[in-house]
Amino acid sequence: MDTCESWIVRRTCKIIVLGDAGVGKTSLTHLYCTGQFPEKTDSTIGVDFRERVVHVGGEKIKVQLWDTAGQERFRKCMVQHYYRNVHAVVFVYDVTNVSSFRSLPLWMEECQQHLIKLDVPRVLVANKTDLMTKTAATTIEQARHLAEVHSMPFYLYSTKNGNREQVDAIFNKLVQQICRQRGKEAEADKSFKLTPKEEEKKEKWSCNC
Ligand SMILES: Nc1nc2c(ncn2[C@@H]2O[C@H](COP(=O)(O)OP(=O)(O)OP(=O)(O)O)[C@@H](O)[C@H]2O)c(=O)[nH]1
Ligand SMILES: [Mg+2]
Repeated sequence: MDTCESWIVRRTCKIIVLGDAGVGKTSLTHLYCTGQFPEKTDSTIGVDFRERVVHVGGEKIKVQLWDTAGQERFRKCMVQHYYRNVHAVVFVYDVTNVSSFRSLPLWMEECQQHLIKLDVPRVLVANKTDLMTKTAATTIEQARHLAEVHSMPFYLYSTKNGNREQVDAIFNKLVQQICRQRGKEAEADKSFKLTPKEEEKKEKWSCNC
């Protein structure tokens, strides 16, 4: 992947980032899009958008990240918009905050309630690994198991100490997966298209009433 600006952007991937307040969603998306860990962040209200253009298989893809609010009162009015035409989901929890781990099934449930299909790629990020404790290690094992059960890649990450390559790997692999999936769907679509002869037959037999 590289970022040659002269190519035409043909596709946009919408990725939503979900998780409790303070787990590091804004920091993570900021790092991926700018290469910098933000010195200071405020609680996200509603949603913040961040974008980055990457190349996958010779195609220029716009990665549009929806950095959602973790606090219920800041997300209420936006929830419907988060889930419209989503291509992938990133769940984040904070390894030092057990309750953010316990909330993960609720975030998954919210996805289900908003009809996010099971084949929509998703990943789980255990953030703030620079602040490891014994309790954190226990939740990590549980989180790894949760990810396995839901067939999600699992990443241990410190947005604060992590390098750009690691954060790129998390998001770019997801984008590649989306592209592969969409490629297959396009192929399947083609195979269902009628040949000209079949179209003709269909016209003859169609009823105008
Ligand atoms: N030590 C450490 N701190 C981090 C890390 N990632 C984020 N933080 C800090 O955690 C705090 C909250 O980070 P945000 O990125 O604002 O969290 P958020 O999930 O966007 O929070 P909401 O917008 O309220 O939902 C900030 O003070 C960040 O600097 C990390 O990997 N390690
Ligand atoms: Mg935020």
